[in-house]
Amino acid sequence: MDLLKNIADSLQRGDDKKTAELTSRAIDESLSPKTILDDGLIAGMTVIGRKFKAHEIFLPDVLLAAKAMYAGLDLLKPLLLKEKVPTVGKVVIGTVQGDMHDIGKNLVGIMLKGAGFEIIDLGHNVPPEKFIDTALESEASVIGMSALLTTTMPNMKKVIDILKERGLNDKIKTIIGGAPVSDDFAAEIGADAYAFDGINSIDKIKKLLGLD
Ligand code: B1M
Repeated sequence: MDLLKNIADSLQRGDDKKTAELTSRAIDESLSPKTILDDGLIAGMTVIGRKFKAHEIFLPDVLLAAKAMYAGLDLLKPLLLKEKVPTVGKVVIGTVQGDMHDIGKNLVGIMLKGAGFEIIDLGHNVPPEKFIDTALESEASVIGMSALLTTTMPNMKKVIDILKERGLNDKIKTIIGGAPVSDDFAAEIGADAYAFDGINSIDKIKKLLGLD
């Protein structure tokens, strides 16, 4: 569909105003928020990732694309949250230490909130102890970690190792996600679950908490 392609194109140009305008038009035309997200914004960001890897574009271009992504996301957020149901559990989420990528983590947070979870979002570059201390203070039963860099993936293991050292791994479950992360990596570091996107996170966390 042209409108979705135009959203993806405007995001790639880093045009935040146009991305917001087109996202708004797509909402007015009753396209589903998930379609606008997946086939417009995320589709555009996927091309950005490919071009950045191939050195066809550079960091400032990626920063502008991220700004445009947020311009669209801000408009979709209330719609993604619309079907809020009563709180089903508390989850502490964050992007691990050394990693500034927060778009995916924020999306996962929005989806979990929409599914009725209470979310404590620690932001990005979160030190291992901070995840654990916050989960204990807030009596959260799940820690959700995001990593987009292969170099920061080991920081997920640090959180899990500390939980084990402190005998907390039965009480506080862990779920990990992010582009370089996989089911195999989750098994390797002893995470309780891996999720590939927000919807999958809902299913996996419900399973971890015995709510499905
Ligand atoms: Co950077 N970056 N970046 N970047 N960036 C990647 C990740 C990269 C793959 C690009 C590339 O080379 N193709 C590459 C990593 C290579 C590697 O590690 N092997 C890379 C690099 C190298 C870097 C820098 C080192 C560049 C530099 O400085 N030279 C630098 C690192 C800074 C740092 O973190 N210390 C850097 C910086 C940046 C920006 C700041 C410019 C910007 C981030 C802005 C922001 O987040 N506020 C940025 C961006 C935008 C990207 C790409 C292009 C897009 C990431 C994104 O937002 N995708 C990315 C390329 C790519 O991923 N293809 C890239 C959209 C988002 C919706 O998807 O985050 O995958 P994603 O989240 C998904 C799932 O993964 C999952 O659900 C989400 C929704 O579907 N998910 C979870 C995510 N977290 C989850 C947690 C869960 C469950 C599911 O449980 C809790």
